[in-house]
Formats: sequence, structure tokens, C-alpha cells
Amino acid sequence: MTRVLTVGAAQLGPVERSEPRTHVVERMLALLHRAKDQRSELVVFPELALTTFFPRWYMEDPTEVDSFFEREMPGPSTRPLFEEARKLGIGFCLGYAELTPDGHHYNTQILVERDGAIAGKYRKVHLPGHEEHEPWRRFQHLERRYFEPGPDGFPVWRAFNGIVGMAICNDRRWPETYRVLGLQGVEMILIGYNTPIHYAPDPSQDVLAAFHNHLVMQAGAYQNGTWVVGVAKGGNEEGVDSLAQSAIIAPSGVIAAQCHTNGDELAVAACDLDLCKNYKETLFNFDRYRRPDQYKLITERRGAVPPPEERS
Ligand code: CDT
Repeated sequence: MTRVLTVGAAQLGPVERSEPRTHVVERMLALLHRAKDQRSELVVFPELALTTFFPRWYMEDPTEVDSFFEREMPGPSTRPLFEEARKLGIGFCLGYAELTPDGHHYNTQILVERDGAIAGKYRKVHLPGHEEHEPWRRFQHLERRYFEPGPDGFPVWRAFNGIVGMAICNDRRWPETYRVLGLQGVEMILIGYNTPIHYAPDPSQDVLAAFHNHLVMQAGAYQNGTWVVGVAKGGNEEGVDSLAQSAIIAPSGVIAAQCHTNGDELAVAACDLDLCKNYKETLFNFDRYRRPDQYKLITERRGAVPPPEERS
């Protein structure tokens, strides 16, 4: 029996700060219906899909900050998404800001099965940006102020007839993310992202933003023999240009489907999960070829420590 999973990368265009969640959900429902028309079984939405990318704003009032967070999932504005997806028999992956009952703030993504049940929850591990207001920047990137790092690592779930993992935006730049998932046999990694094209600490990287986006996801797919689905909230959001180029990447590292606009758009691919074996059982047969005893620094050391300079 083949294990072909048809997946829709449901890219969103900009979400303005004033746009109500109910309206964003309407946009998502339109993408869900398009996905159904194209026989998708799983639809992937971006990171922090329900609101504008609020870490660009410096806020001191905790009530204002919390207004961007979801206290329940599904909640009043997201219930229609759960109900419609269940009716259509489509699963989905959704990124949102999570406020837990005991007051923790996470950048979270959930995997919802075709019956509407939440099959998995992932909380972002790698939080980029800064903690304090930095007025010299054209816009802020205050994820490290508003979120706590996810404490649960990178789990995988048996779902959609395969082994599914999740990661969020900046996680995709770190090879450790893919390898930890790869070591659990992952066959599809779902990644939502919001990536401003301008990188204030080193603007020379701006022109390479699109290249780096695909580079890291294609490498992660190939080196771990897994499908990767990367989905953007792109376009000009409140004056900040964000990368689009959502893509579905095969275990070969080749892009199977890609979005071509900066707006709401669906890219669909029929993903044969058995293709993962071509890589997992050959060149990247981990059990045969990996040398974990030689990689100890990866878990023992956080920052780079160059050797001492030789005295002349
Ligand atoms: N959302 C997110 O993680 N964005 C980062 C932006 C670069 S760091 C300021 C990313 O890695 O795409």
C-alpha cells in the first residue's frame, strides 16, 4: 500500500494589526476549501497565523501583549476552522501565540487530525531577536521578550499514516532541529514562518533571505530523508516586507511545489512518504554510518570556543 499524503502549503499574505481574528480565519477557510478541491488531506498554515507578527512592536503593557495570545484552542474565533476542517475531513497545522492557564507564553504550533482532535503540540525552541527595545532598528524583533523557549524539545507524532514533526521559523535554520527529528524517523516536518527580509544586525544578508530560506529547508530534508513543508506569512505587513516562497520539499531536497506570490496562496504536492526510505536506508542510514561518539561537542557546548592562539 502506498503512503501518498497530499499536502497543501497554505501561505498567508499580510495580516494587519487591526484585522480581526475572525477575518483571518475566513481567509484560512477559503484556503482550506481550495485545498479540498485539490484533494489535500493536510493543510499547513504559517507561524502566528491569527494575528500580525506582533514581536515587531515594543509593548510594555502586559494586557496589550496578552491580547495577541490564545487562551484556548479551539477558541471562539478558531472554532469555525476546526469545524469546517472536520466536515471536509482535512487535517491542519496552525501556528499561534499560546497563553497557558498557568501563565506561560509560547510560540506554538499544533497538528490537528482529520477528526478535529489535536494530535500534537510543538512550542518553538529557538527564539530569535532581542529582549529590550532597540530604537535604532527600523522595526523590532522581540520574540525573546514575549515568549519563553519551548521546554519539550522536538517530538514526533504518528499521524496521517506517517511520522510527523514540527518546527517554527527560526528553528529551520538550525541543523540540530532536523537531526533530532531525523533520529526519531521523521517523514514530514511542518514549519510555519514569518521572516522579515531586512535583518538589522547585518543588512548584507537581506539580498540572500530567499536563498537562505530554501537552502536550510532543502538541506534539512535531504540530510534526514524527510519531506519538509515550509509555509510563510509573507508580503508587506505593516510596512515590513516578509519573505513568501512557501515550499514543499521532497526527501531528495528538490522543491516539489512552491508559492509564487506574496499573498494568500496554496501550493499542493502529493507526498509519497515511502520516498523517505530511499535516503534513510542508503546514504543517510544513520545506524550504519553516524558516529555519535565523535559529535559530543554538539550537546556539551553551546557557543563556539576557538583554540587558543599560538604564541609567536
Ligand atoms: N519568526 C522568526 O523566527 N523569524 C526569524 C527572523 C530572523 S531573526 C530576527 C527567522 O529566522 O526567519
